[in-house]
Amino acid sequence: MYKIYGRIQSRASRVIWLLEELGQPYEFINVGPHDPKVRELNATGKIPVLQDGDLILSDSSAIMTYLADKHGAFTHPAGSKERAIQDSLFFAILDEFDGLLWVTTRNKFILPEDRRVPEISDSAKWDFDQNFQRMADRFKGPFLQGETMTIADILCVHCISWAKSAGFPLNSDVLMNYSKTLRNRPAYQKLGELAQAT
Ligand SMILES: N[C@@H](CCC(=O)N[C@@H](CS)C(=O)NCC(=O)O)C(=O)O
Repeated sequence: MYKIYGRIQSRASRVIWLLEELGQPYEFINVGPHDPKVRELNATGKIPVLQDGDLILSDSSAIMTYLADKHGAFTHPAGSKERAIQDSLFFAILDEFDGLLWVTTRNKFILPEDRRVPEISDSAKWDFDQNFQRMADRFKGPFLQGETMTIADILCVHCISWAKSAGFPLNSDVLMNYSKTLRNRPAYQKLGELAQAT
C-alpha cells in the first residue's frame, strides 16, 4: 500500500486528492516538515514524501506524475500532443502560481527573521494577478485542457485555494467557478474529512 507522509495543509493534499481520485488505498502519515520520520526518507525534511515499496519519492509534482502515469489516469499518455499541452499548463502553474505563493510564504513565516522581505508580497500579488488572468485565457472547460481532468487541474485548484488563504487576488470568474466545481468532488471533500480527523 502507498504511504504518504505530510500534512493535509500542505502540498501533500495534492497527492492525497489524486490517490482518492484514483481509488488507490494508502496510509496517511500525518507528520510535518523535518519530522524524524520524514528526514529518514528525505534528507531535506520537506513534505510530501511517497513510499511505494522500495521507492521513496519526494516532491508533489514528481509524485503526482508518477502515480498518474503508473495508473494511466488523470494524465494524457507521455509522448502525446495532449501530454505536451498538459505539461505546458502544469509547469506554468508551478512557475507562475506555486512559485509566487511559496516565495511569499517563505518571506512571511519561514525564512530566518533577518532574511525575510515581507514587502515582496505586493509585487508577488501583482505578478500573480497577471498570471491568473492569462491562465483564465487558456482555460478550455470543463477542465483546464478540455474534457479530461488531469493532474494539472489538481495542481491548479490546490494553488487557487492556497492563494485564497494567502489573500492573493483571484480575478477570474471562470477559474473561480471551475475551482468551486472541482472542490465539490468527493475525492477533494475527503481532504476536509482527513483534516478533521487528524
Ligand atoms: N516542490 C516541493 C516543495 C516541498 C516543500 O517545500 N514542502 C513544504 C511544505 S508544503 C516543506 O516541507 N517545507 C519545509 C522546508 O522548506 O524546509 C513539492 O512540491 O513537494
